[in-house]
Amino acid sequence: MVLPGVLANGAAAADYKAEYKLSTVLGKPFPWGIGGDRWAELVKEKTNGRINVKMYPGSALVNGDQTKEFTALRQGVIDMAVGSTINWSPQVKELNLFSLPFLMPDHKAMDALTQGPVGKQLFDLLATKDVVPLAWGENGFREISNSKRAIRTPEDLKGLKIRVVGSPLYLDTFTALGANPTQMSWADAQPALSTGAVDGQENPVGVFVAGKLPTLGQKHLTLWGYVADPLIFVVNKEVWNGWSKEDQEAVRAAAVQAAAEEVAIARKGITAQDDSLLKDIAGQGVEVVQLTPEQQKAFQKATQAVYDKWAKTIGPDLVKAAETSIADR
Ligand code: X2X
Repeated sequence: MVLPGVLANGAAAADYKAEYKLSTVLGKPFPWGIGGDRWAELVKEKTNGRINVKMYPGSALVNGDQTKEFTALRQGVIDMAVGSTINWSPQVKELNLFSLPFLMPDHKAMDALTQGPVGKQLFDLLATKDVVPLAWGENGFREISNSKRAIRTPEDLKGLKIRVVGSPLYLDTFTALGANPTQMSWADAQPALSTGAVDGQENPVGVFVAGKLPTLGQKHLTLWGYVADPLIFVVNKEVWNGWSKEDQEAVRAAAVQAAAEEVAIARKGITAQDDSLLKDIAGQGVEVVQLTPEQQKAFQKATQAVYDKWAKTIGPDLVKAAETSIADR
């Protein structure tokens, strides 16, 4: 018997698929799509073409319904994915961790989680759910925008219709802030913003720019850094087990490299040292508000009960470990 793992010279097994389907929500030119595309390119390169990956952006493999991505991945409808923790959190409740309001104050805090014991614990958990997690990427800190007015206090959010992603935690957060949240996919969000069916949304600055949200009437952007979503590079376990050891390691190395490059792209232009993206937005007539620490505190206070409620769902020990990693960063 010849096991796939011991094929001579890593030659492609006869049962390798002609194409492996890689799911993402956002395609190029979003950092997320650039990262997915880069992973596919590096896999081809590092396996000498034995593994051929095609990216399907726009959550196309789940008809645009991004919160079904993880289920489809487990079922093998999707072979590989670069997915947001938000979109998988309806199935993996622990991934709501990153959506706890004001848990992570900065990029270093995010790194302390994804690159530390918390990240390892979450990868171990995912490994029990029919997927092989390989690397952490980043969508980013999600900033709030709307078409009506500048947001500086929770009061300013009162009554605004805000599109949120499909984790119920977000409904709780925006309800606590007095807004009127409504769940919809990214595919539905853009038309809803352009017709005014919703007033606002929250997404990383890089998504705000690449998605051309200023042209959809989003003229007020507040940098409040309330949550950030990492991305996870994964392969369906059965697909993974069908590859030779050599090819598995090539796919892993490709994911690690593509993820590191993607994180750097996702953080470009939104820091104190390089605020080029923020300048670009202001140049498009968008009013950009950066909250002071005191202003931010008011939002944190208003959402503390949501944090406490969801910490129980996520698991108090995991949340405690996250808080410790962040404090020690
Ligand atoms: O739908 C969103 O807001 C997006 C693109 O950021 C995610 O998929 C989480």
